Amino acid sequence: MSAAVLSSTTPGFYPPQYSPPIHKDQDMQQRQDFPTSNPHDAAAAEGLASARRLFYAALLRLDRSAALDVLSQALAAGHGLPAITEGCIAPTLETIGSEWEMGHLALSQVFMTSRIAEDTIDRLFPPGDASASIQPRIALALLEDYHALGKRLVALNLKAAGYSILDYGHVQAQELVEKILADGVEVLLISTLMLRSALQVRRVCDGLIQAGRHIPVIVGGAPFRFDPDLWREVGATATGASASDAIRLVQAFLEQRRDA
Ligand code: B12
Repeated sequence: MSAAVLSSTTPGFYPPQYSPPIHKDQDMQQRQDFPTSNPHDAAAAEGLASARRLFYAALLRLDRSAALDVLSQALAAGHGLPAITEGCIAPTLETIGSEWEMGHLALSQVFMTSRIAEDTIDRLFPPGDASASIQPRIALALLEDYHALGKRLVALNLKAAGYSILDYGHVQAQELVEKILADGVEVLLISTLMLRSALQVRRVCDGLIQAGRHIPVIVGGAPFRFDPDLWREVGATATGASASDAIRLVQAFLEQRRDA
């Protein structure tokens, strides 16, 4: 991959009573993840859409056990972790966020629903349970931000793809640079959901360059999806819009390094 930028969009999901914003509608039309020409794919897409509706309803009822049942059943039905991440969990949270922005939900509902989503993921995939076989030093951090769900899903998907991850959790910029240098990290992934935090990536990149450590820095999260040029402006090497993008980018950088 020459330009290591992926720009796939997560499909939005809107319950029938709300009209989606126009750009979301366009995203839905452009997305090709589940082409409907193949009946098997169409059935899988319908299965995921149904899981998404049920997951959304369970979260809004604050029904933890129903939320767990929905994701367990989606897994049992053969939907892989990437499909459940991008086709169910992420779009449901985005929908809830959009409804908050439109004034249909309270911040407390966003807080509770995202909390339940996080707990459900932790129960289904206890931290550290995925076996990892590919061992380059890949680190993942949530930079100066407390929106933990996206990072958690990126970590899970990378582990499920066989990568071993140094998960630094929530860190400040200076602390992150020190950890990378101390651990000899080869690929760094940063998740931020707030613009203020995204701008702190610049401090990390500058700190690494000053220390003479030139490693790929892959960034992701809402600010980078909202502003497609932001990753360049903060000095990152690449950005991705989803957990699957994170895997593709890590693979691309490792291949590039192997071929160099
Ligand atoms: C849920 C949520 C919360 C929850 C967080 C719960 C949690 N434990 O994570 C709560 C209620 C606590 C919260 C609080 C706040 N929030 Co909030 N929140 C959201 C919301 C609605 C959804 C985020 C989410 O969980 N999405 C689901 C996950 C799965 O998706 P994701 O994180 O984007 O991750 C996916 C991809 O982005 C990608 N990805 C993520 N990281 C990475 C990294 C790499 C390397 C790659 C390749 C890919 C990648 O893969 C993931 C899986 O698909 C967003 C809206 C939005 N559209 O993002 C606002 C949003 C992020 N919040 C926002 C704000 C303002 C806040 C508050 C300041 C609100 C307040 N007034 O108090 C606080 C601040 C909290 C803090 N200090 O960090 C703003 C930020 C705006 C900005 N310009 O900075 C947003 C964008 C809403 C908005 N439009 O205004 N929030």
